Amino acid sequence: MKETSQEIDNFLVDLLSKVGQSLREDVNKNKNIDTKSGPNDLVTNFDKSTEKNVVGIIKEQYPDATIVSEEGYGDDVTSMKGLVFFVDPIDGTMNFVKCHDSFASMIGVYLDGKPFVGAIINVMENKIFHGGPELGVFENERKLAAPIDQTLKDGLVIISAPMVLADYDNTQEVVGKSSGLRVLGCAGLVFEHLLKGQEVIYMSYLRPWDLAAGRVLCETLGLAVVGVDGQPVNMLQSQVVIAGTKNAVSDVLKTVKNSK
Ligand code: 2AM
Ligand code: CA
Repeated sequence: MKETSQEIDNFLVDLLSKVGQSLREDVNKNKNIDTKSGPNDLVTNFDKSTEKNVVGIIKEQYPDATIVSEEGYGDDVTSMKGLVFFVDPIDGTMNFVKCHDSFASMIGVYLDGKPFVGAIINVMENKIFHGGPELGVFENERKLAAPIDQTLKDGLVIISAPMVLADYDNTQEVVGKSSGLRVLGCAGLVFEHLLKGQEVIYMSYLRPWDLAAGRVLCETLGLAVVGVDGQPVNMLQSQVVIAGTKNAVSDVLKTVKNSK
């Protein structure tokens, strides 16, 4: 493996800072908006153009890597062997369209199936969270300390609104056992909050590109990322994911077990 994690980290920070600069201009422009799986699953011309650009740059720099990406410019990836990049060009497209704020762009990199490097840009605040197991986690240039391992009752939780409304996986009981519920509508920003210790749990149905970068950064800071069965996540599948402090994740796993 010739590329080091530090080289890839530098590459991701440089790439996402350019993506961020473009998206801060695009956010106020007219957009072509389509729906995908349902009326609340949006895609714009900017999701597509950003992904096309990012995938092209990754392929030029890392021709042997494979790319899993949201809008179809990546590869059909069936194996985690070698270097695999996961790209979410705009995470929180609904916020991008409706709020003009609170959206992210994310790239996670895995080497032979293991978390290697991840980067998330909070676009409107121009903050990049990046790093990996060999590097630590940084907010721009500042190294972050591991969050305190708080329990569920001592912390706030972020759970996707559809899951709580449907009481899917007993999520209403999880909320009841916590200090309270917050909802952000952008996985990348939720990972930012977890890394800073603002909430102790994130629970949502996530696709590979929603999860990849955040998982690298969370695990690097000692946070747990598991499926509802408590088992490791499969990076090539969509699944309900529980991420957070080890204590709070263990509390949540006991509660979701009681779901009908
Ligand atoms: P996106 O904007 O990249 O689609 C909103 O609650 C969060 O969930 C966002 O991070 C959003 O990512 C993601 N999301 C939106 N629709 C989804 C779906 N149908 N399945 C899984 N994740 C989804
Ligand atoms: Ca997206």
